Amino acid sequence: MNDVATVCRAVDRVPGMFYLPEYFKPREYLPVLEKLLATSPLRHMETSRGFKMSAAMSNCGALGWISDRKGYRYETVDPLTGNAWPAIPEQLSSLAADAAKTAGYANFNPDVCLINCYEPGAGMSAHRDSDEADYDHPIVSLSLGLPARFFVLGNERKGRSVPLDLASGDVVVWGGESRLFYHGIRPLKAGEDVVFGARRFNLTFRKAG
Ligand code: MD3
Ligand code: FE
Repeated sequence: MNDVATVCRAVDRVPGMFYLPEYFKPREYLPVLEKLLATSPLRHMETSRGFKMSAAMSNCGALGWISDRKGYRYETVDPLTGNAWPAIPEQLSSLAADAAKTAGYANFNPDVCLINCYEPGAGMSAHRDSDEADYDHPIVSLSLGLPARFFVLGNERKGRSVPLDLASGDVVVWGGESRLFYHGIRPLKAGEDVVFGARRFNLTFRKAG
């Protein structure tokens, strides 16, 4: 287990969402991330409508989430390299499983880790994560680098949102009722993180297959 975490808070108005502030030491994960991105580099994926997403992405795990002109889906092969995605490193899978366990999900065994990289100005508009086979598995997200404002709606893509500021080292676990809630990331503010520079990484662990 890690020696930083002490708190796991249920988030008001978002049933099934748990916030674990300062759960891990971000600096320890920079070399891990660099090695992954040397194998399957970050790229700006295209939507089916032909727009480039503002966050750059890559994946590790048996499956990787991709978007292109044909739509969204999970694939075993990285279309950029033609090779399998790199495996989820043990440090990352154990961190994600520990966080899930702390939030009440024993035996979380993700087969996908989507890596999002935001530069200042980049964000993610409201969407729901619904490409996975079984919504009973939670989603675990790690934030590294610049802070971001995350927002959650409900089962509809409208209405009042709940804001949550995510800092480097924070973890969020989503399960239960909130698993299919609409959510997004406000455009990143300019800044410089001492470890990751002018970027925010988000690692999202899912069980997709
Ligand atoms: C909330 N990523 O990759 S954390 C995504 O910070 C994504 O990069 C954001 O949304 C980021 O799809 C937000 C991940 C997240 C994933 C699933 C959720 C947040 C969620 C499901 C329900 C509510
Ligand atoms: Fe999402």
